[in-house]
Amino acid sequence: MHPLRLPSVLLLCTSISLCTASPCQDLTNIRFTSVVGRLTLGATILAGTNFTGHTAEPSFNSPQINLPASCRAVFTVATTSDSTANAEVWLPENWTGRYMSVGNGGFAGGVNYPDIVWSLRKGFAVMSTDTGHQSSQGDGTWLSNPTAATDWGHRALHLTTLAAKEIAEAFSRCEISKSYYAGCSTGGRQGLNAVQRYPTDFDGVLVGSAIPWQTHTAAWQTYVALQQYPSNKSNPSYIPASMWATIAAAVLSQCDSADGVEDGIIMNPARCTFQPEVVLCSNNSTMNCLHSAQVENLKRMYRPWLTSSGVLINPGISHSGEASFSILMNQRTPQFGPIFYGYAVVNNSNWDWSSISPATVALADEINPGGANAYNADMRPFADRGGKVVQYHGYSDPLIPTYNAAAWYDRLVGFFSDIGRGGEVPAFYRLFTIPGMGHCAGGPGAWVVDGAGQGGIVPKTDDARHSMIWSLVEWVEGKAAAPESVMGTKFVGDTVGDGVAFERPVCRWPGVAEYCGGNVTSAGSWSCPTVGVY
Ligand SMILES: [Ca+2]
Repeated sequence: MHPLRLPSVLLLCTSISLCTASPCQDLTNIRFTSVVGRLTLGATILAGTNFTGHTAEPSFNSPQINLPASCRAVFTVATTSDSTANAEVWLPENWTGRYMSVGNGGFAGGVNYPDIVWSLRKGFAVMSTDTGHQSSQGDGTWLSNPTAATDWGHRALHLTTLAAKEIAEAFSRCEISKSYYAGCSTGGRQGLNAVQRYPTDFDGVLVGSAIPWQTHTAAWQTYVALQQYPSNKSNPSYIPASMWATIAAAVLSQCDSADGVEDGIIMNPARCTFQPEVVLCSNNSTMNCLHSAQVENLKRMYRPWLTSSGVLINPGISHSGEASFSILMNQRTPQFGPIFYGYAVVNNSNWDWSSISPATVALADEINPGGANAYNADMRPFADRGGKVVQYHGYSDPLIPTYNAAAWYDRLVGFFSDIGRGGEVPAFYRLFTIPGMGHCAGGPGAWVVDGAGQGGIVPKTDDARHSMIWSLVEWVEGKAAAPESVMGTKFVGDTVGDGVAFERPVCRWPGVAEYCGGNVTSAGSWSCPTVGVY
């Protein structure tokens, strides 16, 4: 067999019928021109068949059923002279000409099959990489290797994207029409880093529940739980996991109805002035209540963390995610932040978490492990070539404070304002906050918005009005104006087959949907305020 070579003139995929797919198995003959790499498997996926992955991250291995006809291409690229990243690109038989890379989550090293299939079903040629290592999302021990950290930080995604684009075009014998990215959590950070470092990789980037300020938010995750570590269980300030439901109920009772509807959703947590003293133990009650040291510990979680001179280290957490606070606060081994600091910053697996301080954060900023921070607001190279970003964040996120998204957006607007271009930001960048959504998915709100990391649950209607990704696509491709809102969906019991419980608009930051009267489950009873040029 002859090596597959790209024809000198590729057809632009304006019509599927113009593109004639190569045999999938022939892809192993491809010779990459943009990277050093090797394609090891081209496997035809027959329509209606199933697939289960075998990665180190269990959530990536959920069974994918009733797949569309496609080609699964497995490949490896060299990220340095002695390191590699593994990846797969799945190519639908009925290709729309659109390409997408999807991201990872936490420290996960593995191909993200659920997000591949989410995108594949929409007609994208879609790629995911293990970012150069094999691990579950909670395992960051490999971060002590700077090469592995850089691959995870930004490099592996870039190089595998270049290779995947070559594969998509070789397979279809067509040019990619537009390139997209979608990811949540670490995946959101990866997307922002791609925009900042490799502004020509993507035309549209969907950023979910991101951690753009990696060094700071990881420090906050360590700091905020200091009184909650296993070694502190006997301290008077320790809040046991069993108390979060009580605290969540107290927050709801004070703030739920402020938006005009008592429905278990706090539409605007920024307006919630929760007084934790309502759950303070009295002489008569010592059960299901907090002592004063615990109340102080709780208050500290909501406050921004500042240096002694008042400089922001990281925003505090928003009200309304309390029922899920155990994810950070009551683990046998502290998660995420302490792992990042222990292995990537101080490189000492016996690091004493309680020593975290502004000085440790300054050290992390100086190192910027793996180049992971995606906090460079100079996005001009991306914006000036017509690139667009849609970012969203749950307003009940218990892991990455929602106000991190707001702080990042402020920084972006600040940079562009300083160079006299502040009004241009909404022309290429839109931020949305989703009331009652936790981290990437779940919660009492209308959280199904058709983003990455939503477990394959998609809106009933697969269109731009109900979908973050289609809003972005139509905006990028000039088929619709920049989105002002996207309709979120809540399914009964979060089960698609049980029907839609309600729909509610997700509005552009800093707006949230306002109740205008009528049936509260009807989308038409809610509207977004006008945000203007902000
Ligand atoms: Ca409410």
